[in-house]
Amino acid sequence: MASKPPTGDPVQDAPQVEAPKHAAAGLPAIGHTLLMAQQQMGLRRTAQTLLKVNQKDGFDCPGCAWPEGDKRHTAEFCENGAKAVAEEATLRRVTPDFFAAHPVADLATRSGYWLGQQGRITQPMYLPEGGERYEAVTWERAFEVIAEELTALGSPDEALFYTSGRTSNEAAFLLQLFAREFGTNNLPDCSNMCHESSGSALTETIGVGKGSVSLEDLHQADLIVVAGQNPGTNHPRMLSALEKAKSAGAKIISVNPLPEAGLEKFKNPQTPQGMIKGAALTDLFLQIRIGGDQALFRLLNKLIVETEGAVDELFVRELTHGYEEFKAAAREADWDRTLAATGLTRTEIEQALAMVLASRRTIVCWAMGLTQHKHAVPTIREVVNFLLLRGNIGRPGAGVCPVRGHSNVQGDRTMGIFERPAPAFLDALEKEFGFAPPRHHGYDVVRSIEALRDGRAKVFFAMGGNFVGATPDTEVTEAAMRRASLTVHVSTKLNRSHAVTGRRALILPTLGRTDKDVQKSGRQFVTVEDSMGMVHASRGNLTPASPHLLSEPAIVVRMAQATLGAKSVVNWAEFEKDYATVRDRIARVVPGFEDFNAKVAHPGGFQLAHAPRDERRFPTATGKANFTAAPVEAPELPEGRLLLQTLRSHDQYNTTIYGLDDRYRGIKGGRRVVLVNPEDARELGLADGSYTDLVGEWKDGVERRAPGFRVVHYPTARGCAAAYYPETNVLVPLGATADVSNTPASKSVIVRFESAGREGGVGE
Ligand SMILES: Nc1nc2c(c(=O)[nH]1)N[C@H]1C(S)=C(S)[C@@H](COP(=O)(O)OP(=O)(O)OC[C@H]3O[C@@H](n4cnc5c(=O)[nH]c(N)nc54)[C@H](O)[C@@H]3O)O[C@H]1N2
Ligand SMILES: Nc1nc2c(c(=O)[nH]1)N[C@H]1C(S)=C(S)[C@@H](COP(=O)(O)OP(=O)(O)OC[C@H]3O[C@@H](n4cnc5c(=O)[nH]c(N)nc54)[C@H](O)[C@@H]3O)O[C@H]1N2
Ligand SMILES: [Mo]
Repeated sequence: MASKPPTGDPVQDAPQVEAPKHAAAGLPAIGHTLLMAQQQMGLRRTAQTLLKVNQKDGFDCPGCAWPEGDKRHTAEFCENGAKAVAEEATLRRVTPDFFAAHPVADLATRSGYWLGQQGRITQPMYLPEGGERYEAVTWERAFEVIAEELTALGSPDEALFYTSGRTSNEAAFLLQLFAREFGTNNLPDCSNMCHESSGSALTETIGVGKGSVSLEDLHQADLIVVAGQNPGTNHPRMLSALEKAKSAGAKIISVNPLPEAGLEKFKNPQTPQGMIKGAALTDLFLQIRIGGDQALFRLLNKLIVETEGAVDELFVRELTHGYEEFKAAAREADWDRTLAATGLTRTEIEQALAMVLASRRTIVCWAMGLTQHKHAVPTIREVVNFLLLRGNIGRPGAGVCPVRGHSNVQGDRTMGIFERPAPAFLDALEKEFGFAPPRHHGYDVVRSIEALRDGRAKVFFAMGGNFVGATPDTEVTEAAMRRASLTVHVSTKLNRSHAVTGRRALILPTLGRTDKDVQKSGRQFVTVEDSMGMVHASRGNLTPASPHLLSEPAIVVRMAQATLGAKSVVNWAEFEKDYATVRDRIARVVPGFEDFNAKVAHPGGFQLAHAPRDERRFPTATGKANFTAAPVEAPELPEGRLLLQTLRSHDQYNTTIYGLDDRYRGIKGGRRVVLVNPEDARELGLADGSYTDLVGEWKDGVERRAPGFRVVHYPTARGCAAAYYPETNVLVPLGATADVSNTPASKSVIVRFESAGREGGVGE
């Protein structure tokens, strides 16, 4: 029998399935938005918030990092942005009485959905050693506890400071400043699990780890390739940009194991015509096997190289390095191996090639479908090769477009949240503040977990996020976290990480993006950087969820004061009083932020410089854009197994579950589903609607099991399966990470199926 999934809360996971949708957004999306928003916030707050999202005088949407552009609509948000806002601006509250009624052991049995639905946390809470429940605590005592634990450590490197990507630039800058004055570079962040592979590949090849296109470039492109991304759910406002590009004549190729609704057809809710008719967005759908992208791009590159006049010879000669070596490797690409790795047909690849050759301006957009594989970094390098060949970097309508996740994940990194900071950044910090920051590298996310597991790290502090919920190998990670002496979470809402604690634990409730932030010098704003390097202000306008909340910058300041005391050479107090003083420091430390306060006063903000985009200058080790020639890899699949990708449903924001539906994929009322190609299902004896356990297989021989998934026959690529994260994180081995970037390979997990009456595995 397939074992029963954990329940423990009144929410039943009973998925219903209907046919997947072909179009995204449109009227149902608007109805859904308003309904969810009103249930959480009531009418008044719904109007107060939704009209301010992404406006120049409003707050940055806490959803995704897609840019806003210069012309804004009255309603510059999407269904999923509105859900993110409603989740934060909810009227529901988690008070000390709640914690009195729910011991930690009880919280540990609840689903992420249930925890999130309880509302905003209102007071600092403390779990003493041996305690069963969190108790209300004063802020003074909370910071004293942190200081006690941090100062008792044998070395500053026994502390970990995690950042999730909603944190503002100001808070992020202060957090890295504190960590480094305290003495460590242990600054893991969600980026380690997200676009780290993009950063690694781009820094090496073009010299800047960020995307090289603006919204305007998308509008001007001839060809946009969208690979490994589901914008209809995760970046819905991107669909408007694609639609605009299309109406100006662009072609779109989508490369994905799944036919994702928004890419097939988009009904633009911002225009009355779009709402009814909808536009077909994709011209060519390449239904690729999981992990087949490097092989695909390599073959396309070979075909480009071999086509007379297709290579931009002048660009390649003047501005790139390593072309000959790359060309030799590309020549070896082979049709049969590529067709096997990609699952595509020769005709499909030839169609793609024709579109590539017809395009003068090409952009490749990608997200987690490319970054979360063992060979993610060489895959993205191959995308860069593809663009370099035809000179598609550093001119209008062309370039690389890694589409970021969290709304300020890019800004946090710019502010120095990085376990491997550049020496120049540390020099600037030293010069500005007058202390010597540590120079040795710190731990990223995976290494942090290993350090906790092995007793090398003892204090875990998180600026937002849901560390144990988002990281791989759930059982290993949770056991590691329980070994900590202190776990601290700066949070807006409850999540799994509050239930998996060290010997002592703290929950520090904080203001969210939508909340008004008033300090001694008056009302404050913070700043963020979007996926295309635009930096702008964000101002909340709601009465905070509770009078006891502190802002993220205030929390870091007080932690620093309590921990470092008179030893600190930094004037922390001024930072809490007036965030403009933080920006003055950023202006002197971070390149591109000179005159920060003046520049950010401009409505809409300012764009950061990007040498490859602006000047076709490539600040790499060779001083040129680098071609690379890694061997082509593709995941190998043993008999009777499928390659599982762990992805997002339409009703979630990472580990925050808004609801139990995945509307576009036709799933309702439950999340424990596994999507399997009907042909594979037939071969494996997996009947539609039957239940199965997913059992992960990896070279360490450890059995990893996610019980009780409903099989859904679904048009995914052959050999591939899909199920939602975080329920399946238990299957992702801690050691299964991308080469170079060390990002967990959450999109390629080998699984077998153990169904009722078929113990020992299907196909054995
Ligand atoms: N509403 C909402 N918005 C979000 C988020 C959210 O959870 N909810 N999360 C935010 C964050 S942090 C991020 S990083 C982004 C994530 O945005 P996405 O990357 O779009 O998120 P995933 O759901 O992980 O989807 C991965 C996509 O890649 C495809 N894919 C999987 N494996 C492969 C492969 O090997 N090759 C190719 N070509 N495709 C593949 C999948 O079928 C899927 O379409 O979204 C951000 N925005
Ligand atoms: N298997 C698998 N695992 C994955 C992924 C995957 O595709 N598959 N994706 C990975 C990716 S791309 C990412 S980015 C990570 C995400 O990892 P995280 O960023 O750690 O996780 P989130 O679920 O986004 O964090 C949600 C929590 O953030 C807190 N929060 C929300 N807003 C605020 C705020 O304004 N301030 C503060 N202080 N706290 C706030 C709330 O308490 C909420 O519960 O997960 C990664 N894990
Ligand atoms: Mo992400």
